[in-house]
Amino acid sequence: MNQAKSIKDLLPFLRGVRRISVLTGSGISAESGVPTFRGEDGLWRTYRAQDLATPEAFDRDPALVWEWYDWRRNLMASKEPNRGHRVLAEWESRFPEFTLITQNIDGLHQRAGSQRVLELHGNIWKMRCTREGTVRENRESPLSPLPPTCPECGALLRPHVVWFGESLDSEVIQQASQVSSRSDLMFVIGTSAVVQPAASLPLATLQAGGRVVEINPDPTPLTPHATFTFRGKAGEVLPRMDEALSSSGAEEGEEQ
Ligand code: BJW
Repeated sequence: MNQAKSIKDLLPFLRGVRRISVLTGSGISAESGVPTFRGEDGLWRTYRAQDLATPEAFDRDPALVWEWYDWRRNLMASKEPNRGHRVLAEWESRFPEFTLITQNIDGLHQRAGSQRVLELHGNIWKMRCTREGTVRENRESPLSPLPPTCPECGALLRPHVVWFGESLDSEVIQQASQVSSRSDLMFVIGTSAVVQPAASLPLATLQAGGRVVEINPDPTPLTPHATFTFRGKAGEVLPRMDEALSSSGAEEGEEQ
């Protein structure tokens, strides 16, 4: 591990970098007031994943699972993107080859202005027909009736998210894997890096010779492998990095 002493130490590595990717997790939305999963106040401290975030749980009790998602939709509806989300949205135009990969389902990256987002675990504002597989956007909050049914065929709708034991959308994970192994540098922000296959994406970057920069207040299983680690909150570290980049002109095209 090559622990950065300061953001200034990172700047030489950003100079001339062509392909940048970012993998985010729930930690980037924590400062917006959206709970994480595994932290002190994380959702999995209060709820059991196997009761709420598996296809078996949904088959057993769709109303219960929908109540939980409706509660989370209500909570997320009142939240705003934070400075971390906004910096990443700006980086999309700062770096010509920039890809944002997120495990988050809250849509806050898009609301901050990010346009190209690979959503690995789906989106809470979308629903999918359990019979026909059609996906529709729905921002109604609270939802009524619960559980919702398909307006076309009457079958049960389910949240368009990826539960444990389910495969990720093949096109999305294929694109994310390709981007990861082609990245010169990947930022890994606000994820405990334990859920597969997302947790393997930074390893693909490293295996292909790229660098990995982790931003997280706490260590993760990725930390020993990361090229640089910044211990801190995304909403504080990212604006500082952005400021340093602006004053150094380190973005691609200005300095090779
Ligand atoms: C801050 C901060 C601040 C705080 N700033 N940072 C190989 C080995 C072992 C197991 C498996 C394997 N392959 C597949 C599996 C099974 C499973 C898995 O990985 N299990 C592990 C837990 C062991 N994976 C799957 O089932 C996946 N499917 C799959 O691989 O299909 C094929 C297959 C199936 C079965 C067997 C083998 C192959 C699907 C995973 C779906 C995950 N779904 C969820 C729910 C989504 C919908 C919803 O939200 O309701 O996705 S679970 C939950 O975890 C959610 C998240 O996206 C995901 C990751 O969590 P995240 O974002 O990292 O959050 P936290 O809370 O863990 O971490 C927050 C971090 O932020 C912390 O580090 C904090 O320190 C930090 N932080 N404040 C910056 N201000």
